[in-house]
Amino acid sequence: MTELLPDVFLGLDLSTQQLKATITDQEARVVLESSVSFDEELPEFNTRGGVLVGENGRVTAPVQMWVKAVDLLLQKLKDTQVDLGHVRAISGAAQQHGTVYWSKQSLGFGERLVPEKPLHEQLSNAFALEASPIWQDTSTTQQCRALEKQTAGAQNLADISGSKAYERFSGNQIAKIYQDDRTIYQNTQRISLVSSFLASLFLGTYAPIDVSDGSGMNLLNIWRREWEPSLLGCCAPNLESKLGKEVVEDGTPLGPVHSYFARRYGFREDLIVVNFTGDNPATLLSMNISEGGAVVSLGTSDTVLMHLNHPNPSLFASILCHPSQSGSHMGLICYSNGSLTRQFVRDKYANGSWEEFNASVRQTPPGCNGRMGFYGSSSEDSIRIEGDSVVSEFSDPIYNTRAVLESRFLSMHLRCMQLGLRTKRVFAVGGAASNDTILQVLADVFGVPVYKFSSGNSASQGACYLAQLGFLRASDPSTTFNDLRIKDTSQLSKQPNAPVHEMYCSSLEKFSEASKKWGGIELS
Ligand code: ADP
Ligand code: XUL
Repeated sequence: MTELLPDVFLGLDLSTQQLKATITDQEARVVLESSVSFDEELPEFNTRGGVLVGENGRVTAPVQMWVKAVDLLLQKLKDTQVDLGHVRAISGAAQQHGTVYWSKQSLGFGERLVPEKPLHEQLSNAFALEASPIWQDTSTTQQCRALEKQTAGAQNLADISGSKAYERFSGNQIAKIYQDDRTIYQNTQRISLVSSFLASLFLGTYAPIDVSDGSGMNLLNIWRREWEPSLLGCCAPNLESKLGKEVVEDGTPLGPVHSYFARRYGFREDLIVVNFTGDNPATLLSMNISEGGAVVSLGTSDTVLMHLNHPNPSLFASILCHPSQSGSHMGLICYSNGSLTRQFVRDKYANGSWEEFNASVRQTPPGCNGRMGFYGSSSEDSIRIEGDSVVSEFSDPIYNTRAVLESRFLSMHLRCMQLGLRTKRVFAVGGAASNDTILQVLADVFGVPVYKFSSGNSASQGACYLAQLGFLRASDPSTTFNDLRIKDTSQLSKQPNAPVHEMYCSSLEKFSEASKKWGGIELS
């Protein structure tokens, strides 16, 4: 049996493509990681990249796939002979914005759960909607424009909720479901975010939404850190009762784990469930960054995260409630087309191999001799600029690999500057942070050192810290995140090359003009 130190903390991350688990000890060191890949290990749901793509921009994920993944992951942890009895608290992170619609029949679901049968068999009628809309969904443009109209414009909406109306944001998703099919809305007892849905499974009852994940809904007042009644009213009737009146701060202990998990997997009966949050707030927490630090997460989506003390809401970034400092906020810049776009370029121009992709980046001069590319996920929705003309392909296609990196990082750098962030160092996380060639381009564009972490899963690691915080708060409610004394485990990965950075700085204005024109496909 793998010997775990007494008192360890379990953090989950329900991301787009996988369900991941991390276990940390009392010193906040990672002792174990595991994961379930949706496409490969749950092929019966026919997802690609963890999602189902429908018509008119609809993108969903099967709720039962997530439910099955929970049992699969816990069984994997148990099979590796880990004594889960040492885990004192569990928390989690999840892809932001997605919504889960619990059916009327789900009311009191925890009272009926028995450990002999898997969760999915017992929750077969627990959801009013089988396929949950997720953050990649772009089908709610009409609802977004209506919300901005009702709130006297996008900037006004951003001033209250931290963001203009985004298609993926939950309020607009809920409004669409209400408008498209009243029976689904009527048969909905409770609406969870993906994070609070996952917490609900462990609690055996509906878990509250937390403030930082809740800031990605266009429904919360990010200054008062509670629902904004006028915004709820714009989306659908009786929405507060379906979302749950209470919105909780991150790190709040919610109660003991349901006996299903204790009896089936050997968790303690008094294991504390600490409320779950969004993957971006959890990632920011896992870095514990100081002023001037920016987290660049290169996962399925690309995001830039930062701590902001006095944020000014704008139309090109989102402001969320900070997950560990109740008076503070975090900035989020999100590009929906992250790793999948780089994969498209890798597959088309580098034989599907990251090694060939990297070799071709290194063979290409920084700045691509004045070329620029804005990429979607196929050739049809990509724009290439050579000289002053838009071309269907570069005169030498080798430029595509470097161009896909440069346009993304130049855009990030530009937006950080617009947000008033004087970036001193960048912390790279997510799947593509394992690629040193990519990180060199990142360092050169930002002109600052890039650091990375030995643990692969920043969001689930952040969730472990929340679990530990909630565990300590259960006995001393005055405990703060700083009391965890998390050590900085980042390691310097790449230093910027000064002349290359200067070349990028001199190209920023031209890039900014081009991205205003072509950025529609580039930015969310
Ligand atoms: P998620 O957003 O689902 O949590 P991850 O952070 O795990 O995603 O990142 C997954 C992505 O990482 C994959 O889609 C893959 O393209 C990318 N990736 C993995 N290895 C590399 C690599 N060596 N170079 C570039 N990208 C990589
Ligand atoms: C952030 C966003 C994505 C998701 C998926 O606004 O949509 O980063 O959280 O990871």
